[in-house]
Amino acid sequence: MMTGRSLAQVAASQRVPKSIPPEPYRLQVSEEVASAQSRGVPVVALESTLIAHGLPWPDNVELALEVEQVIRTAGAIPATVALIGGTLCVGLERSQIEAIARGHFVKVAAADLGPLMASGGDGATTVSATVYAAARAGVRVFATGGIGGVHRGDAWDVSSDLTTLASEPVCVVSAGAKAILDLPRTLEYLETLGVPVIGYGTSELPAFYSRRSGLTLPHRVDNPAQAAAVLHAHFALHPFRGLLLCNPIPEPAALDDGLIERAIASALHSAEAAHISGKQVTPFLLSAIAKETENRSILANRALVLANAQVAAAVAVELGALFAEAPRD
Ligand code: PSU
Ligand code: MN
Repeated sequence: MMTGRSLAQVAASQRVPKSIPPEPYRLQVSEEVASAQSRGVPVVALESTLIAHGLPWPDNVELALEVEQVIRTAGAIPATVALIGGTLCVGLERSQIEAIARGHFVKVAAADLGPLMASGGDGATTVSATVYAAARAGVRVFATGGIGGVHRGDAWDVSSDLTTLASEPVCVVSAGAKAILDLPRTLEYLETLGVPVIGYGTSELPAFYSRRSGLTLPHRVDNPAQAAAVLHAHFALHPFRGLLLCNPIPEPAALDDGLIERAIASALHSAEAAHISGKQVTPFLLSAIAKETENRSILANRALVLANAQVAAAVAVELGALFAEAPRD
């Protein structure tokens, strides 16, 4: 069941220190999520582009539901985000998740929210749109697979995931940035934006399908309590800025570096030949890589998303405990 809490009510209960759009541009927090928040139970946000455009049916719906279960088992409440009939929903019903997985939801970044709300459209939210929604709803921790970044070859194709993280107070837990990207430039860009990038049990930026990239990270934590302490300090210092917590793919699920590099090279080649551009680039590359690797990339993607959900929930639990000890505002 969804409640009709207005943005103003949500912001008042969460004391979100930001301006909020006026009615009728609504953010709807599900009853379960709102109830968890009012009881101090931690909440973890989840995106829906990963479901609609990142994985094929039925892997996508299975994973989306499994991720929610992992978060519940770890003591937090999942809040999958999507735009449904022009309303930005935080916390979805199973039937809504299934509808997203079956397709027809366009990919919606933060900048697309206004036009789609105005037309009452449906949309699957990317990391940027999900970070935006989470911030408005007062959710501080968000789990995904890999964030967007600076594309290889076209250094002007920069995902708005990066710029949105620079202006919203949310911690995204990801397996680094997708290996299809230019990882050194992505890291540089995050540094420019002032978004801290923190390794979880690693001192290296993980490369999505593999644990290593050779790129050293400036900060490292080794358990959920340490991560929560970093978030707590960061949000106190930078109330309008996010961070990226990088959790490497579990060792047994990692793909061989040679295999994945060959698959990426071939996928990039096909994308160029087919003149793929804009929003289509990432979904095209992911599905081309799945073909190239005989679906091994899908298994890897599943494993890393589940692992990130686990870490995000554990961090949200610890962060909740810190906020309960010393309320921030
Ligand atoms: N991570 C995945 N699969 C995905 C994505 C992330 O494991 O499909 C999606 C996210 O929604 C991310 C988006 O925000 O890809 C980035 O798209 P673009 O490069 O067009 O900004
Ligand atoms: Mn792009």
